[in-house]
Amino acid sequence: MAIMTGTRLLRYVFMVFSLMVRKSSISCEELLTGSYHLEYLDNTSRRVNATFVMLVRNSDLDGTINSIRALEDRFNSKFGYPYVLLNNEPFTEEFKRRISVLIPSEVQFGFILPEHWSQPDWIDEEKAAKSRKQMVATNVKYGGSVAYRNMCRFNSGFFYKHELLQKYKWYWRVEPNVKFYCDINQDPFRYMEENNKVYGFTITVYEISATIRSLWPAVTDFVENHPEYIADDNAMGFISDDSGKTYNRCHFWSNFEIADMDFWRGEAYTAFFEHLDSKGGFYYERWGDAPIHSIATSLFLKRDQIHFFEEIGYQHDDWGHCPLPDDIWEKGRCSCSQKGSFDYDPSSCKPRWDRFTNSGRA
Ligand SMILES: Nc1nc2c(ncn2[C@@H]2O[C@H](COP(=O)(O)OP(=O)(O)OP(=O)(O)O)[C@@H](O)[C@H]2O)c(=O)[nH]1
Ligand SMILES: *[C@@H]1O[C@H](CO)[C@@H](O)[C@H](O)[C@H]1NC(C)=O
Ligand SMILES: *[C@@H]1O[C@H](CO)[C@@H](O)[C@H](O)[C@H]1NC(C)=O
Ligand SMILES: [Mg+2]
Repeated sequence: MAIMTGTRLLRYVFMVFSLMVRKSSISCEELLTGSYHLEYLDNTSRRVNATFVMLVRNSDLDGTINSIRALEDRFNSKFGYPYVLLNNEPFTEEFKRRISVLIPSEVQFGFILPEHWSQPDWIDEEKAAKSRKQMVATNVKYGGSVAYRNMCRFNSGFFYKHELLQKYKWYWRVEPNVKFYCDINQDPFRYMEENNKVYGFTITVYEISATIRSLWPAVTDFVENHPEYIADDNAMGFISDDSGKTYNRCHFWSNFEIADMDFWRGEAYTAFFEHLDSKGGFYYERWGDAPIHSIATSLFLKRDQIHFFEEIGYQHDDWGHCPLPDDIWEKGRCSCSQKGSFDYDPSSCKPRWDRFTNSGRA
């Protein structure tokens, strides 16, 4: 004590006082070494069972740094949630070093097993190749890419089976080069848990028809054989305008997701994914994880278990969501223009979501 300067002593007294008042679980050692963030002492620090998940390549280093930096600045420096980064190739030492330096909380780097990231043997490669060629000829984005298809299949049916994710229930999916425009002061994970939510989104759009021609027939097939999985009060009315006869192609844009992995791990989704996978549409067409997640959540959940995060200002590529209510925009100190928000763009499904849920501008 004698060697403490005045300011350090004051800080020490303040910390001890904070601990007494807040009954935090910071250990003596952490207290003495200061190896924690003061903000974590706040009430908001009671973390739920959750992690960020990023699927990235070594070549995505700069974009990954951009996303993490934004997320830490706007949210996670106050909360300290861990990160899991996954890759189908081993991460380089340089990649791990450059990422770890940004993150005071835990970060783990995982390798994806080839059986979770490859075209299955039973896929007829001749048929798949023909379809890829056809999609290239008609300028379908990523139409010629097998890697993209592996990615979509991994995000649909395998990421939540990765060993590093087993100990978590909730995840927040983050891609390279996304932006977070507003301070996030309330913990979205905690919101999900306390309000019985399962799936959260910020942007909803129409899928490209050419990539999913046979998806809805495969879904219909499943629904007919498994009426037991269809929830009462589900969100079919959001994704179909004719009570399930056809799919209106609306889906939650899955580059952002805050959701419960136990839903994907559960009986209904497991059966659903296996059924879809057996049709080969990930390779014979180019089924995306976004329509698959969206259809599953819309059918197997109650509609009020799906949540729109108005307060999370978010940008992926050309499209972004900016909070429209002024009070939310101001409270979040948002750096986005409300006029530029994608919500009521002609390509957005948000007006349908509003009408379906009697919310927003509906
Ligand atoms: N490790 C790894 N990650 C990949 C690969 N392809 C895509 N990803 C990741 O998968 C996610 C989706 O891929 P994107 O290329 O962003 O695809 P997208 O979002 O549909 O399309 P964009 O509009 O181009 O962003 C991102 O997190 C990528 O980093 C791959 O071959 N290996
Ligand atoms: C802290 O959390 C407890 C338990 O959830 C709650 O009752 C209390 O009101 C919170 N206090 C503040 C200052 O938010
Ligand atoms: C977190 O969630 C996972 C998946 O539900 C579960 O297996 C694990 O036991 C949970 N951990 C804690 C600490 O509750
Ligand atoms: Mg992307």
